[in-house]
This record gives sequence, structure tokens and C-alpha cells, in this order.
Amino acid sequence: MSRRALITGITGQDGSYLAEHLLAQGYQVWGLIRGQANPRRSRIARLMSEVSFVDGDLIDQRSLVSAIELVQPDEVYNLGAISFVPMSWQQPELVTEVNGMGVLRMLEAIRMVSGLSASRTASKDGLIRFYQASSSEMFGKVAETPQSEDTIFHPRSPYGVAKAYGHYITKNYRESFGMYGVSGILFNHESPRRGAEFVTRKITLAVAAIKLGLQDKLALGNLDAVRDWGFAGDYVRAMHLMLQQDDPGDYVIGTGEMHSVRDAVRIAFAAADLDWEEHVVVDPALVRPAEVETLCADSRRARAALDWEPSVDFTELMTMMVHSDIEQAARERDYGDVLLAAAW
Ligand code: NDP
Ligand code: GDR
Repeated sequence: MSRRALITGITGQDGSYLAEHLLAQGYQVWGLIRGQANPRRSRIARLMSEVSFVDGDLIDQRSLVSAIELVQPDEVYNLGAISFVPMSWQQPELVTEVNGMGVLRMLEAIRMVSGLSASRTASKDGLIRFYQASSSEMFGKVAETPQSEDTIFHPRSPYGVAKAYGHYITKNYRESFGMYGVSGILFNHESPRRGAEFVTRKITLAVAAIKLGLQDKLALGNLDAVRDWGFAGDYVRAMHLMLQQDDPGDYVIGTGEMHSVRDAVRIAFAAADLDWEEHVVVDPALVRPAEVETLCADSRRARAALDWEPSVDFTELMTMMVHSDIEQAARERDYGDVLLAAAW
């Protein structure tokens, strides 16, 4: 019998790559979908015939219990979240509800349906395995570089604070009820499917629009921010590997390479034979109230225990995204659609 996986956030970047990866591994894949006629279903349009869907929302406990009862998953991947960090200063309560309390609701749904209690002992056989999408944003104002599973958290945004809650409550349910729950502390990962509001995709969409003469300027915030950027397709492999271990644990996933937003701009414009300095302007309104200045992963635990390695480096990643966006923009122009770069 093939294993059953339930993915929250299946309409997101990671959800779409994870669904493809699990289907290729022979899983029956279910996606939790919220909202009537969710327009982001288009991201997984090509998988519609292979993936099953169940209605639900991380702010609705009842819907999560129903989803677990219906799907009877072997593995649950909780990728659902409001993932754009600046949104968390605009709607901190909502972000905390979804990204923090939503994790608790899913853990409770699994616990209720599985009948787990504090008295349950050691065996992990037959337990629903739970993956929580934790984030390098939890490190925030970093205490050390690079950051490992043992680095202390100092989140800098309501998003990071809510993710830290999700992280700790997953660990707490593992320790309190013997649940099989793991957190992947993933550093930034990107792809041609990345949302247009995130800086890499904002840059590559703008490069494409500038290349085709549809746009001239690109406004950005802090060009000095440093991140450890990898390819989303590599990172979903790590999520799956984490749930295949005998004992649940938390793992940092990243490339170990540091690049600034300025590097991202330079590489992306160069990939389209453009000079970034002619087009990029800094807009102070895009600088965050509290910035995470620098992040870099120490993934030695994952590399050793999961035998995981990233396969795409930063230049390849940015170049892949630029080429994909130029092709897409050219297609849209031919159909008469106007490409708009992100305004965030
Ligand atoms: P996306 O923003 O692309 O996708 C987010 C997903 O969450 C969407 O499918 C969205 O569905 C869903 N969602 C939003 N609100 C709810 C809700 N109330 N109930 C259920 N689902 C909801 O994010 P990514 O794919 O990039 O990231 C996946 C996860 O990994 C997120 O939790 C993110 O915080 C985390 N993460 C991401 C990193 C990255 O670099 N990409 C790094 C570290 C962590 P809808 O279509 O309905 O809006
Ligand atoms: P981040 O990603 O906040 O790290 O969260 P984002 O791409 O939004 O920002 C990265 C860095 O770039 C700087 N920056 C800009 N960012 C955006 N979006 N727009 C701009 O114009 C701009 N100019 C400079 C930012 O200040 C920041 O320092 C992502 C999300 O996927 C989270 O959900 C996830 O948890 C973390 O990565 C790890």
C-alpha cells in the first residue's frame, strides 16, 4: 500500500515541489486547500489529476480534525503560513494565528485523531509523522555565524516570533506525548515558482520586464542584507528525508553560502546582459522596521544524518529564475498581457 501524505500550503512554492517529489516516490498526496475557488490552485494545475484535495484552514480547528480523519495520513507536512515577513507588521495577530497557533491546531488534530496521551510510551510505530516548516527568521539578530540547531533564537519580526512558537510547540508535543514531530529550520529557498513579493523573484521579474522594454526602474530596500539562498527543489527533498529517520529531530537546511541582495541584483542583471546600476533605485519605504541583517546555515547535522546536499548554487539559481521569467514575459507579451513587477 502506498503511503499517504497530507500537505498544508500545497498552493505555495514549496507545496508544489513537495507534491511532485512525493508523487515521484509513490505517495498518495492530499493537499489542504482553503477558500472557495482559491486562485493559487493554478500553481498546481498540472498535478490536479494526481493530487486529492481537502478543504481546511489553519485557523479552523474543526477543519483540521476532519482533514486528518478523512485522509488518514502517514505523514503531514505543515507548510501553510503567511510567509511574507513584512505582512507580519501589518497584520501581526493574523500572522500569529496562522503561523503560530495554526501549528498547535494541527498538532492537536493529529493527537486527537490518533488518541495520543501523555502516558503513551516510546514506540514510534504507526504514528502520524509531522513536519513543521520552521525558518531561519527565528535566528533574527544572530548570536553566531553560521547558525546551527543549537544557535539561540532572537526573532526580529512578528513572523519570526510566531515561527518560534510553532517550532517550540512541535518540540513540546514530541516530548509531552511522544509524537513524531520534526522541524526543518530552512533558510531562504527560491525558484521560478517563488512569490513575486520576495526579493529574488521581484528582481528576476523586473530583469525580464526591463529586458523586454516593459519597465525601466526597480525599487528595492536594503541592498546590504545577506542571506543563504538555495533552490526550493533541493529543500523539499530534505523535508521528506527528515520524516524517514527512526528518531524525530530538528535540522538546519541551507547551502552555507552568504550573498547580499546587491549580489543577487548584480548576478540577475548580468544574466540578461544588463547593467544593474542603470536600473536599481533604493526606496527607504521598503526597509523593514527591524531587519535581519545576515543569515548563513551550518547544515552539518543534516548533511551527515540525512545525506542531504544542495545541487544548485546561487549563480545557477538566479540565472535559472531570470531565464524562466524572460521566457514567461515574452509569452505574455505575445498574448498581449502586461507584465507587472512586484511593488512590495
Ligand atoms: P508560500 O507563501 O509560497 O505558500 C504559503 C502557503 O500557505 C500557501 O499555499 C497558502 O495558501 C498557505 N496558507 C496561507 N494561509 C493559510 C491558512 N490560514 N491555512 C492554510 N494554509 C494557508 O510559502 P513557501 O512555499 O515559500 O513556504 C512554505 C512554508 O515554509 C511556509 O510556512 C514558510 O513560512 C516556510 N518557510 C519558507 C522558506 C522559504 O524560503 N520559502 C524558508 C523557511 C520557512 P493560499 O493559496 O490559500 O494562500
Ligand atoms: P525573507 O525574504 O524576509 O528573508 O523571508 P525576502 O526575499 O522578502 O527578503 C530577503 C531580504 O531582502 C531584503 N530586501 C527586500 N525584500 C523584499 N521582499 N523586497 C524588497 O524590495 C527588498 N529589498 C531588500 C529584505 O529586507 C530581506 O533582508 C523569506 C520568506 O520565505 C520567509 O517565509 C522565510 O521564513 C525566510 O525567507 C527564511
